[in-house]
Amino acid sequence: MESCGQNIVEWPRGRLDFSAGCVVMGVLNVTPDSFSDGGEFFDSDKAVEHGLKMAADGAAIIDVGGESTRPGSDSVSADEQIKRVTPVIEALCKKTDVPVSIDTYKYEVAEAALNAGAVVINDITALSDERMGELAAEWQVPVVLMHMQGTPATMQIEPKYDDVVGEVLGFLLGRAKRAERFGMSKDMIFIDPGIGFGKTTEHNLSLLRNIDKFVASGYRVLVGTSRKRFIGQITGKEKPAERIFGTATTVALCVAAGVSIVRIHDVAEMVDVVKVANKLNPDFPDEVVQRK
Ligand code: HH2
Repeated sequence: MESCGQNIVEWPRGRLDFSAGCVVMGVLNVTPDSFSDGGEFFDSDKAVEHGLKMAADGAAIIDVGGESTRPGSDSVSADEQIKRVTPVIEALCKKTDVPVSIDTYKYEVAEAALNAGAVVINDITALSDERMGELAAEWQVPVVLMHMQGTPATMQIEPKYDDVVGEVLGFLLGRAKRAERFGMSKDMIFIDPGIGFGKTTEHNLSLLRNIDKFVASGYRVLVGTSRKRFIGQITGKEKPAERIFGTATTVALCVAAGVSIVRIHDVAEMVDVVKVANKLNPDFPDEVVQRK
């Protein structure tokens, strides 16, 4: 199996350093209705302040989104998303060197965000709009390809798989090949099983138990478990902000399995978890690469 390459990934406008192991992507939702922090950072100044705090707390990427994709949510127009995210991205890029990613599946939003200074595209539909692949290749920026069954509006109604791990991994490998066909190198492609996106708690747990299979694919893996509902279901914690220890458990186990990026709301806390888990991981990062 092929390795996912060097421990430092560099591209014309950005750089990610995996030489210590896994890194943290901080979540910045410029939305009124996100599932765990909706409304908190809807104001641009508050959003920028929070982004800078996450950078100071050790985030290696800041993921800016202008649309909640929580279960049951409706889509937000490209114009509205652009209005929400571009001032925040512009301000962040002036004030920090930490790379900014844009969390959108809309081509127009991704393009506006790249023009505003974003240097990574996080596409929860994994290039379903093929123009996203062209855009990423043209701008030479990394992409996150996430799996989702259905759409945010309907995905949690009755998610069904015969073999959740095989189907999700198969889908992602197909989309990674699509990205490569646009001329993207393997290093610039991150795959993500899409925890909570058209999955029951049992599906999420199966994916996390088998996350090493995604790592073994040779693509770098990103996982987003932060504060999600399945953690609330297991722990009985109703409020997303109280799911921090449950999140920490998933983060430590993902690091142990060789995941490269964890997508996180509680950055200061999870940076500590990641730092310790990285040190405890005898496999990471060199041998993970060698093992392949
Ligand atoms: N999860 C959310 C949003 N974007 N992107 C990737 N790549 N992976 C994820 O797991 C993922 C994601 C949902 O979390 P959040 O952004 O906090 O919530 P909301 O969609 O309600 O804004």
